[in-house]
Amino acid sequence: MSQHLLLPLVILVIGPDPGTFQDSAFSPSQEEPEDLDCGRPEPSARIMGGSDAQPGTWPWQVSLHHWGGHVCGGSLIAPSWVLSAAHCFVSNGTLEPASEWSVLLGVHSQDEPQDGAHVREVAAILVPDNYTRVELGSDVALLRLASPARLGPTVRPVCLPRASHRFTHGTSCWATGAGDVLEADPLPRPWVLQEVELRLLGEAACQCLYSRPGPFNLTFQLLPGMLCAGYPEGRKDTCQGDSGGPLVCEEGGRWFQAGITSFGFGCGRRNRPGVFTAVAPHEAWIRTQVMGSVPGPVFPTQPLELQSGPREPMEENCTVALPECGKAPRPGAWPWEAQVMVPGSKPCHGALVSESWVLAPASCFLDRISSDGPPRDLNAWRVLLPSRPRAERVARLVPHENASWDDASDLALLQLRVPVNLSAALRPVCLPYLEHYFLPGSRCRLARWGRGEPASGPSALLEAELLSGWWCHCLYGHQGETVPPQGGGGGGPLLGERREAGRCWNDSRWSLLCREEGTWFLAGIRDFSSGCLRPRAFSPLQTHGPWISHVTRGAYLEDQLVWDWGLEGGETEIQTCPPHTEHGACGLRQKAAQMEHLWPWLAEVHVAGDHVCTGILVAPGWVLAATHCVLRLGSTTVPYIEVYLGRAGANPLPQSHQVTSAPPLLCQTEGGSWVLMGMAIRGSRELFAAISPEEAWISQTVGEAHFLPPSGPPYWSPEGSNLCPLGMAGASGPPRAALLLLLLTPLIQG
Ligand code: 4AZ
Repeated sequence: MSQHLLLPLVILVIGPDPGTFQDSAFSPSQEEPEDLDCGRPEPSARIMGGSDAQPGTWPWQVSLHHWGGHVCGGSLIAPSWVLSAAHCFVSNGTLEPASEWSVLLGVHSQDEPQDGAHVREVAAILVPDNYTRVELGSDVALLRLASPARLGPTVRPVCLPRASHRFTHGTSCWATGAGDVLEADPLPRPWVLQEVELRLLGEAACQCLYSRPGPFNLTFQLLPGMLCAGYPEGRKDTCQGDSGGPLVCEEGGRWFQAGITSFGFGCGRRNRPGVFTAVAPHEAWIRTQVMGSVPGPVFPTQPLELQSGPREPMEENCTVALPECGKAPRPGAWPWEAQVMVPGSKPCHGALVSESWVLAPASCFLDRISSDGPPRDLNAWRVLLPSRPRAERVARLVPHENASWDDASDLALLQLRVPVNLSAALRPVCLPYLEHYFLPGSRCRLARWGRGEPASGPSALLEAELLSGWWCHCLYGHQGETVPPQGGGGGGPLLGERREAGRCWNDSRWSLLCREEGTWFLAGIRDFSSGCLRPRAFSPLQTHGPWISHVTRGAYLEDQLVWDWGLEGGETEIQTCPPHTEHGACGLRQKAAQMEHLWPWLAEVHVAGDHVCTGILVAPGWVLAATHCVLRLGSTTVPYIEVYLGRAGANPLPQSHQVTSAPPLLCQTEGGSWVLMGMAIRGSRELFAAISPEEAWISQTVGEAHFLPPSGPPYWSPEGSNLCPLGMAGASGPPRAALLLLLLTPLIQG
């Protein structure tokens, strides 16, 4: 079980404990005569990343119930005393009444009755006077039971260390509890006690890990009286609900409680080991509280040679773990690229997220998913992975429960029959935690996702830049809304990508990979509702981390690695979307009910306060107008220009304004979108200059303008009402439009 210490030990056999070798250096005569034996489980005999304990292995473990439900762990230290953590009982600075609590002893699984299991009421809860908050230390509590526990094979006390006791750094110890098995993922029924082996970390090593920015960009100062146990790479840890439970280390055949589970930043995260209250420094406080209680807790003396045992080697002081996921030899060579081969279908692209699991869109498999069990031909499914000579077989398909109706949850997990060995050529992509915020301006790439056709053109075109959350939010149908600051907001509801040439690839589907410090995260999956719109929108993956972790129990979630917000500041202020970037799409009108917004792209361009012409909103923030309307012939100065959006036709113009140009020419396509075909030529109400020759210039300037695919003329309705007369725009040829693009400042009035 735990690592044996290679020390010159005196071998003693203490009867009547049958069959146990007591390789103990602790002489019973050093204990007070009325004390019990401690720290010895019956022979034979979550914690995150742990496993089910065997009954009777940890007979001092208790479960503390508040109003009948498990809240914290604790350890039996004497028949009438339980040791736990102060933070379990103090809320808002007040100690909760003892009468609300009960102690379950000898419980291996909380679902079924076991021999020897029993409950005790709590007579008193004692907490050190100086306890205020977990991060400030002294997170220790004593519970006096209303009546003594019934000791037996499954109920026995643990040994306590004296103040002089030294636990060697690097020793393997064990933490136990019935807490969450992952962050926010409770231990499932039948709630079998979990055990996990954790290494004791020296203070310097632990402080070094906690000094690296981690979750929420927080660092933390370890205080005297705290100790750390776990691994730089994380994955094994205590978690919520384990608090108050014991961290025990075996020395000379007895188990000593080195720590009390106290807190940590998340559970099982890289460079964030669990923090425990060190028990040894509390010897005096414990002795004072239990004074006169017979039998009391046992503090066996540690042999002197162990007290001065080997200390932490210096070179171990600062070994931080680096991410194990998301490393690619070069962009485009993705070591997590997976292709799921289903007989009778095209390959479906997904991503390896752990040694055993592949994430892919559920829509690839929806025709195979039925409510009455796994797909019948699952046996014939295969997964192709980089650098693997043969295709992997699939053991299980787990679609997201909302997959069939919610595009943002179009996800399924496929479990491989045999886990793969990771290597530089085959490794999982990193997944973001819920609070991950991909910074606007992040460098991202699009990767194949699902059953799309391959992109035409070189893959360099698939580079993307994240748009700021608010801008993207505005683009996608939240015109005129106020967007709150997005500091901790998990990246906002949508991610955008703008530096991408090319049009709409029919049916091509993409996932969005974003890089932080050279590590690639799967940041988003294609949101189908965005169709061919630019910038593309992606559904963020953050919200799915808990589901993916829950199903896979081993997916590589990784903390945010980049925190540099730059000096933009825009993300920390409240922003208001421009009122009429209609649905982020071009040329679509609201339902007829909102007549005042019949032409939501029309802009009133007020020039130097005296005349008005009509502009066209071609992208959020960009209005196209005729040059002659804005610039006076012969004038070299740019006049003062104001642009009003969303009120075309709604308000009569003030008398003093003269209207200087005819409205632009719009035609409706078969799909229902309105397309700007021409701008009126100076002085004419019938002649229009065509827009299409200016497409490249507009595209380059604006970046986000939506041009329809070149093929297909505008739709020609048989009734002809409200549509363009044939052969005017587009066919009108020279003169070319003299166009001007106006960039709006964000201070647009609604
Ligand atoms: C808790 O909330 C808690 N990973 C306990 C232990 C840890 C984190 C949280 C350590 O009780």
